[in-house]
Amino acid sequence: MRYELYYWPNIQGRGELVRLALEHAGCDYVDVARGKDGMKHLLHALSDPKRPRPSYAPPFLKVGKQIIGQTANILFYLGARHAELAPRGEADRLWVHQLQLTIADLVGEAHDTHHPLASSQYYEDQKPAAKKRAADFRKTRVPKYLGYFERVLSHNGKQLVGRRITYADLSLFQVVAGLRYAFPKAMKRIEREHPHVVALYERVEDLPKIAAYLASPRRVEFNEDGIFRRYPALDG
Ligand SMILES: N[C@@H](CCC(=O)N[C@@H](CS)C(=O)NCC(=O)O)C(=O)O
Repeated sequence: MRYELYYWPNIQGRGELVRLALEHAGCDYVDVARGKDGMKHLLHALSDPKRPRPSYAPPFLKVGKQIIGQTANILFYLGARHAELAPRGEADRLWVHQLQLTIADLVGEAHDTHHPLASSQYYEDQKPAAKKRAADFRKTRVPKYLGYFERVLSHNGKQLVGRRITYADLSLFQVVAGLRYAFPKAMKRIEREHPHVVALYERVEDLPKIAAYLASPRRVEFNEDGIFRRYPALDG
């Protein structure tokens, strides 16, 4: 069955965590909002009053008649269906899910560096607060999160869980890519303390299907509308 991914067409955002999983598992999928009348379909799916179980925000995935929202929930679903994405056992699946939820927390905090006061207002209207928030994010939060994943990796080996790559590894790759884009100076420093995380990043980057995807036009470029934004004032 062809999956339908609904996500904003011009940013990587949280949708990228789902795109990477779909690509790595070799799934047949369509990125709906990037196709013909895409935004119309996306906005309709979000606001259709006839839908009894609407998603609050993108990304969401349509599978036949079922619609699954929340990034970690989508990945949990895909992990159960594709052996390329998660182990079978319940304990391992919950552990992958737990790691994914921690990645979601990190992604949320990365977003809040440029929108510390209100998501509904422009970055330009909250610059002084953004500067303070980003300084703390770089100094304490990124090292704490990456230190946590470094610890998990140093226990398990080359990937976060079990003996094969999971969707949590793909998401950690994406987060490191985003942090490198948004905070190049800080990441140069921080990465030195996290060799396992860097090794995992390099391994994921070279996975055949991921490498092909990254080189394709399907991969949206990072930009200043997404979650990871390069504002030099916020780096250091
Ligand atoms: N917890 C949700 C967050 C979803 C979310 O915040 N989506 C963003 C784009 S990345 C959005 O469009 N938000 C609109 C809003 O919150 O009003 C998830 O992980 O999927």
